[in-house]
Amino acid sequence: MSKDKDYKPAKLWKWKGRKKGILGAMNRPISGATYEAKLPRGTHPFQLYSLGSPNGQKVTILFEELLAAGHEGAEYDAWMIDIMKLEQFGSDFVAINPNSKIPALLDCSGKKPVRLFEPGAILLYLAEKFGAFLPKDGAGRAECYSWLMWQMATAPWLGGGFGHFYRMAPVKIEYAINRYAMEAKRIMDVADRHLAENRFFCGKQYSIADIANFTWLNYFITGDAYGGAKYLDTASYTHLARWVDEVGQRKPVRRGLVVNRGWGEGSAVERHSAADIDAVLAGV
Ligand SMILES: N[C@@H](CCC(=O)N[C@@H](CS)C(=O)NCC(=O)O)C(=O)O
Repeated sequence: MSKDKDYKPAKLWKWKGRKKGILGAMNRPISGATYEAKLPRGTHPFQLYSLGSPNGQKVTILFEELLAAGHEGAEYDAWMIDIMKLEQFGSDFVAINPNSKIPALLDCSGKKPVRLFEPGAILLYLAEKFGAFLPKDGAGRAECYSWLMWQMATAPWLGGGFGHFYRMAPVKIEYAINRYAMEAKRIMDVADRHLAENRFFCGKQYSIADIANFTWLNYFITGDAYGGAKYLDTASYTHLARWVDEVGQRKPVRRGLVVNRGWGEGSAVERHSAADIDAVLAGV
């Protein structure tokens, strides 16, 4: 990589080949499977192939919410996809998600399995299928779609933008850090102002818009994301903090957060029955 201020991109971008290390193997300009690998299948209607990162936790929180609300058809097996072992490039996984990113889901409740990728699609599909956590009236539903898609659109600025340049990039680039810190703060301000006037993202009703937004915003507000809490002054978003606290106290949310977490306190590697999570939470 050039550290030269005078760096000018070539006329045509060319891949200089695989960089060293695991991230080097992950980052490449082409898609597709790199090896043949079968995925395991459990007995429940839903088979989730994922990880307990903020992107994966959205889905496990919704499953736990559905089960807590009495939707027995939402039973699921959560299998761990270890992206550091490049399992997202195995052939079975790529057949579910050609984008090679967690989360990926199979709905095996019908005659033929239905594949789903991208958490926005997964949350909408499940909410519609079970008629839950989605406002019933047209205007409420429109608001829910907007905040759900807003989350999908903003997450890459937080992780791939701020997280990457503040914490992960091998060089600290003032321009990039400024740009993404400003955007991360703007995103938190949008949420803070909205939640000053609304108990939940869609007003009075807790919905998939809250579930989608919770994991990343919780990571920034209570999790010191990328070590940047003080830098971004996350404590100043008091309405956002009030909402994070209320949502974070929900039992199904606490359950969903530990699924497929292969690290940290209270980690559960996989979930094949409620008892798997009970055991982890009992030990916390
Ligand atoms: N658009 C997806 C992105 C999901 C994503 O970036 N997943 C990461 C883990 S948190 C991943 O699978 N990375 C593997 C890779 O980039 O090869 C979302 O919003 O959830």
